[in-house]
Amino acid sequence: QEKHLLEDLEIPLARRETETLFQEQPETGNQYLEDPLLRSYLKTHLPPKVLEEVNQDLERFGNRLLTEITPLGWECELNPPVFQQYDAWGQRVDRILTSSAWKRIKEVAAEEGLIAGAYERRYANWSRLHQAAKLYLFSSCSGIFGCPLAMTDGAAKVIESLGIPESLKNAFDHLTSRDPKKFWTSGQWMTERRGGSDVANGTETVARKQPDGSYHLSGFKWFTSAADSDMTLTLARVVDAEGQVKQGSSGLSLFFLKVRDEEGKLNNIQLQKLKDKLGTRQMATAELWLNGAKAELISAEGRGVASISNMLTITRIHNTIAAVSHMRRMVSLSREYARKRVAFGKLLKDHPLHMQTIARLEVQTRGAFLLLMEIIRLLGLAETTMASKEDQLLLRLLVPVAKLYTGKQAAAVVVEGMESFGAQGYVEDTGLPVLVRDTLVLPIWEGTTNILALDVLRSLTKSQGQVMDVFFSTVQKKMELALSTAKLERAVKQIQDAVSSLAQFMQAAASKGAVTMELAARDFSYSLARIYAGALLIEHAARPGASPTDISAARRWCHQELCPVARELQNSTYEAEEALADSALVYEGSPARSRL
Ligand code: UCC
Repeated sequence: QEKHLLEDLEIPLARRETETLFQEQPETGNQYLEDPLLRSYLKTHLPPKVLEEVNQDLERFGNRLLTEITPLGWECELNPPVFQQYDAWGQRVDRILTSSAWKRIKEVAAEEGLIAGAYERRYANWSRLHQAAKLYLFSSCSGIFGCPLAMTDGAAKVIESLGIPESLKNAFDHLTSRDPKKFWTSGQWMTERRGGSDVANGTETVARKQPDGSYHLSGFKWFTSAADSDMTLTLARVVDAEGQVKQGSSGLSLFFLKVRDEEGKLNNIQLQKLKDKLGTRQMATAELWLNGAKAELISAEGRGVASISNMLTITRIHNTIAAVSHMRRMVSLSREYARKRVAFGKLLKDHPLHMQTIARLEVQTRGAFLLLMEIIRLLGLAETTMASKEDQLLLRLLVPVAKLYTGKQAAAVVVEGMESFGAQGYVEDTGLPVLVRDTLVLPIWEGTTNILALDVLRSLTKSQGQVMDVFFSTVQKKMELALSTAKLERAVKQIQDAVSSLAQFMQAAASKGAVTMELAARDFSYSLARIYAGALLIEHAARPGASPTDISAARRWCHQELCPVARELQNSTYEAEEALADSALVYEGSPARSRL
């Protein structure tokens, strides 16, 4: 070996670059063909005829991702959008200059029907599954174009749920078009200076009714993602005859507006600046002044939040798709690298501790994947009026659960995955830091973890606890299916124990005040996610034809603490005095301490 090394070093300078290959790079192939869980899930759930078509489409799409879309995604990273405020002659133009790759990905998204597929419903209730599988393959290698697609899907969903009124038909056709020349993307302008999370109290934008029935919106939208979109949905407060607006949630209404007119002139909108973000740099996120932007009121007055929640449901599902996609991509790259990198005399894949580390990431990814597919399955049923009341309740509960849990998982998985490359993982042009940066936004946008945990509680309150009845009975049914699989016995028992602990927690919490539930919201949501994903893994592992890895994934998932909320209740974590202790811990040494 030493001799070999010396020979290497003695290569003449001029030949070194060509002859000294330091490290073969990790390369992945067709990501559909290399994803046994995705394939086995589709095989299990889709009717044979649908499976045949979907399978063909995904294999073709997997190749297109490899040869065309992934390179475009990388180009988007290298050529982020630029803000041009004035033209050469001093005219204010407020243009967002995007790369040709970004524009091309928009065309590809239309050609592939990444939004259209969900609304054409060629495969009835399975259409959403087909769409989600494509987006899952697409999301982590397409220059974060999944973001405008999420909002486009959300906007189409809102319009569809309004019955596609005549005035919005044109917009709906554009949003759901397969024609690249016709396809529109939508924004979701919700965030203002005083309200990223507290939209109900922080929204300052006002809407003045015009004689023709339209509205002029004035206000400042502080964080508008994919600001190059063609249209948007946004919230504002309608000004009444006395010139007053109503504060709070019941003062908010939902509006539709086109960003530019037929000549390409901005709709009385000024761009203040583009945000300089940690990640998602491929995409323009802007601060926008609305100076009388012409808009159409599309909800009942004062029903803005309830109306836009249809959009939030969809964008939160897309967030979950992105989370699982980014986990899968990092694990795929990591396992390929382990086949090529030698350290301490052998390939990384032959180091048991290294394999254990990646296997743990794999188990997390699998649990998250099945959670995602479950909400997609339920969404498909709900959109084709095939969902029972129980299905609808479960969907309402699981969307925030899945969004908050997979966002956190994804952040942890990609950081651990990056470490598996050693220092190379920290080097920009490997593309790995992009993956990490773009993942770190997932717990933040579309509702932070705590906001989503409170949304989980909202679903309990609104259904008067019925969501939990459905949760318990669904998990129970899945366990019954697995009872005859001996290798899953322990995992089933672990889920059943966790369900009992959760039920005990619910009982104990019912006799305490609302503060207990609020303090428990995060741990409670994590418990729901872990138990439900565990049940799904067990169900998948108990089906005929399951593989040994299906079984070991289910077993390993269930080894983790499945019901942290029960333990923390035992620890009195949700008692009022513990909340005081939280503040004391946080503010010790801070000048604010004396004012507590
Ligand atoms: O725009 C953003 C970035 C875009 C990028 C998209 C990328 C997507 C992923 C891409 C992947 C690559 S970020 C901005 C996101 N902002 C948020 O998510 C807002 C977070 N804050 C909340 O979610 C809050 O909880 C609010 C705004 C919903 C709270 O508002 P309120 O008004 O205080 O809440 P209320 O009073 O509880 O609810 C008002 C109504 C109720 O209906 P009714 O009156 O019929 O009972 C609620 O039941 O809204 C209903 N509602 C819901 N319905 C509230 N939340 C929901 C829900 N989640 N589902 C159904």
